[in-house]
Amino acid sequence: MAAKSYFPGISRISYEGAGSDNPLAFKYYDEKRIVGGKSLKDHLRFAVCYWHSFCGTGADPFGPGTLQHAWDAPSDPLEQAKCRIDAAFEFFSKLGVPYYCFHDRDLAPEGSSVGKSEENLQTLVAMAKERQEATGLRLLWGTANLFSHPRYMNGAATNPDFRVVAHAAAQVQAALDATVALGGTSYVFWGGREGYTTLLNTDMKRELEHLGRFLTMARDYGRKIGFRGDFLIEPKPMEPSKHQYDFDAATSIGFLRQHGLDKDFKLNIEANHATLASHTFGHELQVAADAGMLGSIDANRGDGQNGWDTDQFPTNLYDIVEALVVILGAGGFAHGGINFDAKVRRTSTDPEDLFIGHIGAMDAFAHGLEIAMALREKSPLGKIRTERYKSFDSGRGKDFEQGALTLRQLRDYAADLPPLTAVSGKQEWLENLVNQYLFRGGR
Ligand code: XUL
Ligand code: CO
Repeated sequence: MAAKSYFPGISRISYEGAGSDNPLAFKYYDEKRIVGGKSLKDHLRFAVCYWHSFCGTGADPFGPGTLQHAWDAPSDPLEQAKCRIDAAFEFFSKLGVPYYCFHDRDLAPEGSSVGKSEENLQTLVAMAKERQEATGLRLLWGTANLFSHPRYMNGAATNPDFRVVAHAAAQVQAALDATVALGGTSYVFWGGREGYTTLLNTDMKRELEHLGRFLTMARDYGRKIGFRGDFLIEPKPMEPSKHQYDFDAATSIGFLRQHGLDKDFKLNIEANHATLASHTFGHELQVAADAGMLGSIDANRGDGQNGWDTDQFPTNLYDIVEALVVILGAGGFAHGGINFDAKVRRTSTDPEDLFIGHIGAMDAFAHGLEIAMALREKSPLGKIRTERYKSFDSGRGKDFEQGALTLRQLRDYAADLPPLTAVSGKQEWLENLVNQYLFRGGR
């Protein structure tokens, strides 16, 4: 008997080229296309997220779910999880992504005890392993959901109740075991409830020390069981907490350095989290890259008019190009990749909509990559930026950079200078250059 199909009528999504109007075909993402000596598949390392794609129902604070998923039909949560994994791998294979990502509770339901939850996860990890071997799909990263269960309402690693911290540790241990068993290249910590709502009941200093201790224990356990990949912090300033401790890239880097975790941890930068922190995606990526800590990205986009995490599929080519210029400048992804932490709108109720959302985003990144590469390699952008700092390349400027000048020597240098002439930042020209390469599609 043929296996049940959750996406009947949809076959492997193929590349049809820029002239195609077929909503179920790639226009730019030809995974085999070689750009800059590497295939698009290897540059972009796309991953589909389990949570939005297979666990999301379209529910919002004003109403229940609108999306009916055939894999949710069984009433028993473990049976549901087994159907969900079949649907997920059918989707991953038909879309043609090389990677996926999950939270422990996306893959397997919580049981009635720590031991039962671990058993459920092990059952589903064994199934995932079989399916990975059958399809060639790989795990980009795993994580533990330490924010949905009511026990985590006051935080997980930063909970004021030690018993809850222990529960979080049990989940992280099992999720690390699962990630290692499935060959995950990274392991993510997103601290949605690691934060506070009022200082009146919060000892922030103590909570942050607990977070440092907790992450150190997780790092040590992971390394002990043979995890060689990157541990990643995913910064976000707020939502669901009023104030989250991993506010943005700079805050997270400072925290990791303070706790001696900067050799094992990098960052997973999410576009919509950057905008919630009043930064651009490019800014957050650059801060991470400059610290040597750009691990992976969660690709999505927010909405310009509201202030929450709408997790829409990324289609804005301009933002994508800006991000890819930084990512290419950092040498691309080592262990990480591009995870679509994005969901279809609750009004997009056809099963094919999930394909269409991913296809558009993958095309935008594939096209964006060629434009970003041309901007870096063919346009004068890089040269103009380097030239801007040329006064530090020799003479007193170089001495300054090398720490060979005192404040008095700087003062004396200034005193001898002829009147300064203005040096233009050329912003409009640079913006026009970006558009020129966008218009030309990277040629
Ligand atoms: C929430 C978010 C999470 C993390 C994984 O805003 O981005 O889904 O990516 O926990
Ligand atoms: Co995310």
